Amino acid sequence: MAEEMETMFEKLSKAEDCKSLLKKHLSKEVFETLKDKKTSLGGTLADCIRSGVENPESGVGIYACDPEAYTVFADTLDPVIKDYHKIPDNIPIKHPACDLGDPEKLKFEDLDPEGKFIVSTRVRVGRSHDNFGFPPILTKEQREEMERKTTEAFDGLPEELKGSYHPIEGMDADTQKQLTEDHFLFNDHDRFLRAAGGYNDWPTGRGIYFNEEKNFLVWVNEEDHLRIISMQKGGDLGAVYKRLVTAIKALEKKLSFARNDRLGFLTFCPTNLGTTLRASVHVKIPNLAAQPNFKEVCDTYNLQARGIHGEHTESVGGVYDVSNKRRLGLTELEAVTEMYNGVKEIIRQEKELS
Ligand code: ADP
Ligand code: CIR
Repeated sequence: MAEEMETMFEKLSKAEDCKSLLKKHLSKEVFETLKDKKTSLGGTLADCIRSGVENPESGVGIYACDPEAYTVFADTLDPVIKDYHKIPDNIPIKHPACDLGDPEKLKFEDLDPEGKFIVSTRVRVGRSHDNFGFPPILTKEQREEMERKTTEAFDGLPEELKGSYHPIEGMDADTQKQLTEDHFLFNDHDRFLRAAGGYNDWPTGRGIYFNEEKNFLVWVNEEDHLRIISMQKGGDLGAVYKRLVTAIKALEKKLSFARNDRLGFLTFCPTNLGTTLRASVHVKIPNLAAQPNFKEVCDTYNLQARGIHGEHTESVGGVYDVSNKRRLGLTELEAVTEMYNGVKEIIRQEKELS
């Protein structure tokens, strides 16, 4: 064990091209203070950094082995969190109380009323059950127990969100393929998540819940214990967000989620802490994306661009997944508003270029 940890640290130190936040913020000194620590659930630093060590091309490189890791391994996780969420060094990490806004008073207009740019809009949040670990330290039985808890809570959803649960275990390959191509379902193809233990005992305990319209979905035991998702074609962010808020409020009544005042809702990956909210559009911006300063434009509006088949994939035909980058240190309403304003601007610039 101790030997595995030393070997991992050595590999990370020798990975010269590695630009991950883990490498940047896990000095020898910090490593020495953390290497023998354990969380109450038995999680270690090795459980947190396995993915970043195995994949030196990671952007972040560290996950939390369980909610308590954010306290026990704070000496390395805090600087990673500050760096990713752009919190200045001299300011302590803090997160406001949850504020989803009043869905009846939302001022989001359709981002693309003519339907020329936005293919679809999606907003998701992640949630973790209180008192359970995260993927690296979960057992098969715990995954099954969480699956049971989550699926029981679906009974409390209002009529418009009512649907059915589809476990991945036993799902036929064609259904799985179609749901994935339609951007509804997750798979076990992310090597970063794999190395972090994200696919241990796959597909046990994993599944997807969706309503008939497939505009409300819940992923069970993908990266996080729950991913609550609202999505539809076009650019009506108001409708998408309102549906998500209704779902969160209904599920909160049945389930107790891991949260702390400093970091907000606790998630497996430190990039998702706080609001855990990612509001995205699949948007056609071939001209803007071809500009050498595309990344800077995104940075200016705190946006992130991804390929359209999820993180670490490429754009297809000039369509990008553009979403809010910040999730921590601002409210849910502010995060979704940041994306709304940024995407408006991106579309304005694309129009100018075409
Ligand atoms: P997340 O971390 O939000 O779950 P990923 O980048 O892994 O994000 O994407 C998950 C899935 O959601 C992928 O299949 C992706 O294509 C789909 N997706 C993300 N945003 C949108 C969107 N605006 N419209 C349609 N599908 C989307
Ligand atoms: C990396 O470090 O690049 C991967 N571990 C992914 C980090 C960001 N996103 C995520 O999975 N939620």
